[in-house]
Order: sequence, then structure tokens, then C-alpha cells
Amino acid sequence: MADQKTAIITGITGQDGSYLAEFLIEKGYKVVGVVRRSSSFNTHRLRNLQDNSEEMHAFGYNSSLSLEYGDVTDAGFIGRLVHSVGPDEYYNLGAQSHVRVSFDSPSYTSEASGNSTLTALEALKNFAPECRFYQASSSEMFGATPPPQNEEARFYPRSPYGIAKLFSYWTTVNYREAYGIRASNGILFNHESPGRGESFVTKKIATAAAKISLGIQDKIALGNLNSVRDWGYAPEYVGAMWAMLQAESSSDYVIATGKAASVRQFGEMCFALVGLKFDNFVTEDPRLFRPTEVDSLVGDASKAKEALGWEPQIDVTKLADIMVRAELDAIKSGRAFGDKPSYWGLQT
Ligand code: NAP
Ligand code: G4F
Repeated sequence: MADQKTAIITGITGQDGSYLAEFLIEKGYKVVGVVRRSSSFNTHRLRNLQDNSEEMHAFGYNSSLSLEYGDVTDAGFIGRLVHSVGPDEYYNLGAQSHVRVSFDSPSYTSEASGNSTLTALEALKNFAPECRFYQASSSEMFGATPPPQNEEARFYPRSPYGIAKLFSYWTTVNYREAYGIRASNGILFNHESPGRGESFVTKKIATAAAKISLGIQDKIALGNLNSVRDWGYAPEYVGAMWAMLQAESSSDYVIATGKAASVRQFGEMCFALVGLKFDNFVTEDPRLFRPTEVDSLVGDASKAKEALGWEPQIDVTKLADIMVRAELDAIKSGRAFGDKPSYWGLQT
């Protein structure tokens, strides 16, 4: 296909990367995904991309998807990748994305979630200056600033993760202004799905609700139940990433539902779906609290609605329903979400 577009996705094995890969392949893109080497398989979320044709099935990969081992902190690798692929679009999703863990590994987080963005943009400036760039910025950058938060709200990060993402945000703006790179920041508020990592609070709660209702777990240990988040549905949010890169000019956008719910409220919703009372099963673990917490994040996505026509359909109630049902289905069918070990054509 002569006019087929090529996109690089870092973080393709994560929640958003896997949904984005599906979304882009559906649109006819060729996707090149960066996978970091792990001693265990980490490509299970890409199972839906397995090509059903006999021939491709034999090789275990999809003709529109190729995967490369690499790390976003490795400037040599990123430079070579951009040079050899010559991408039309670059989605910079690879990062140390866990806020609590960023307090344990602050230096690594600043490399993987901060400096790596500079590395990617330098590679584009040198080898593919026409390529459009998406930066996975975060509502964590607003931190202590009270809601509603929009593109004009003050940044006041409260974690090494938020600080690293702020470095990435401004680097993206600077490469746009200094070198004319078509770079956009998506300032995404929390978005969740059955494919969410197990250590994030919604997945942890949805899994516990399902398991406790089936008698295979007793309790759930959590940290701060009072923090408020704006919880959206990840498959809808990857559409916003793409829409930003199709826009006439590059800019920065808040992506959010505008609806607030506390961790406790999300827990109550999930447990009510299986006929249980959340309070009867939750215990407090001090290790799960953060040295500095972000109390309340609720986004105002008016700019994205107006400029991109993007609007979410799934609210937090529906999200809880989707996640709990998925956990129940996975347990009953004896398979965790996306549980399909595979090399996906990686060179080992
Ligand atoms: P995720 O599920 O934790 O995925 C992170 C991805 O980055 C994984 O594929 C991970 O690989 C990869 N990665 C981590 N360190 C890497 C490294 N050094 N080199 C190469 N790859 C590396 O996160 P997500 O929820 O999909 O989020 C995607 C991006 O959006 C992240 O940058 C996150 O910070 C940002 N974001 C997320 C949200 C949200 O609510 N989900 C909101 C705002 C911004 P492994 O599979 O090997 O771990
Ligand atoms: O699920 P969380 O870990 O998400 P958090 O910290 O809001 O970060 C997520 O969203 C950001 C966007 O705002 C992303 F940039 C980031 O990459 C990530 O995807 O925690 C949500 C809330 C926090 O207030 C936390 O203190 O839940 C509270 N919480 C209470 N108990 C817990 C737990 N969080 C986790 N992970 N585990 C607990 O047991």
C-alpha cells in the first residue's frame, strides 16, 4: 500500500499502547512497537492483534505490526529506530507510569518518564522532522491545583512522576516552538479498562470485587480512599491521541470526562455490582499511601470537544460495570485478561 502510514508506539505492551495499536491497525496503519526485554512474557495485551490468516498465525505476528526490543532511555536505540523506520507518527507512551513507585525509584522515573521524551524529540529533529509526535502527558502535572483543571490551570506536581511528566510536557512544547516539530501533548486524566495494570487502584478493586464474590479472596488492602479522580475509559482515550495528530496545527489538550468520584465511591460501585458492601472487605495498608498525595483531579475537556470533536461516552458507573464484568468473565473462563504468552515475532 503506497500511502500506508507508519506509526511508532513506545509502551505498546501497556494498557494504552495495546488499545492504540489496535486502533491504528484498524485504520490501516503499519505499527512498529517498542518492547522492553523482560525475563517473562510481556506482550499478552497484544493478543487481539494476532493475524488470523494461516500463514501469519504460524509466525505468530500480524502483518501490520512489527515489534522491536528496545528501551526509551536508550538514545542510540531510539535514534536508530527513527532513522530506519522514518515514521509518519510517533506515540511516546513508554514510561514508568506508577505514581507510588516513582517515590521509590525517582531517578529511574526521571529518565524513563522525563528525559526519554527529549531523546525521542532529538531523534525526530535529526532524522524525521516531518513526523507528528504525541506526548503522553498527565493530569498528575496539575497535582495540588484544585479542579476543574483545563489547559490553563497551574502545574504543581506532587510526585517524581508528575515532575518527570512536566519536563516532558515542556520539552514537547519547546521542540514545537523551537524547531517546528508537529508535537502535541495529550494531558490525559485517569483512564482505565480491563487491560489496566494490576497495581492501579481501579483494576485492583474490580479484581477484588469479582474474586471476593466468588469466594477466592477475603479482603482488599488499600491506601487513601478519599482521593478523587476523573475516571475515563481507555479505548475512548486512544482515539483522542490520534485525533490530536490529525489536527491542522499541533497543540495541547486536556482529555477527561469532567466527572468526579473518590476511590471509596469506585469501590462501592464495584462491590455493589456483585451484591457486596465495600466497607466490609476493605483494610488499610500504610505502605500504600504516598508521601504527597494528589487530592482531586477533575478535568475540563472543552477544548478537545471543540477543536477535535472528541467526547467520551463511558462514565465511571459504566466503567465499573465493564471492569467488574470482565474480571468475572476472566475468572470463570479460567483466563486472565489478555493471558496469551507469545514472542510476537520478536528476535530473541
Ligand atoms: P502502562 O500500562 O503502565 O504502560 C507503560 C508502558 O511503558 C508499558 O508498555 C511498559 O513496558 C513501557 N515501559 C516502561 N518503561 C519502559 C522503558 N524504560 N522502555 C521502554 N518501555 C517502557 O501505562 P498506560 O496506562 O498504558 O499509560 C501510557 C502512558 O500514558 C504512560 O506514559 C503514562 O504515564 C501515561 N498516562 C497514563 C494515564 C492513565 O490513566 N492510564 C493518564 C495520563 C498519562 P512493560 O509492559 O514492559 O512494563
Ligand atoms: O490508580 P492509581 O495508582 O492512579 P494515579 O496515581 O492517579 O495515577 C494514574 O493516573 C495518572 C493520571 O492522573 C497517570 F498519569 C498515571 O500514570 C497513572 O495511570 O491511584 C489512584 C488513587 C491515588 O490517589 C492513590 O493514592 O488511588 C489511591 N489508592 C488507594 N489505594 C491506591 C491504592 N492506588 C494504588 N495504585 N493502589 C492502592 O492500593
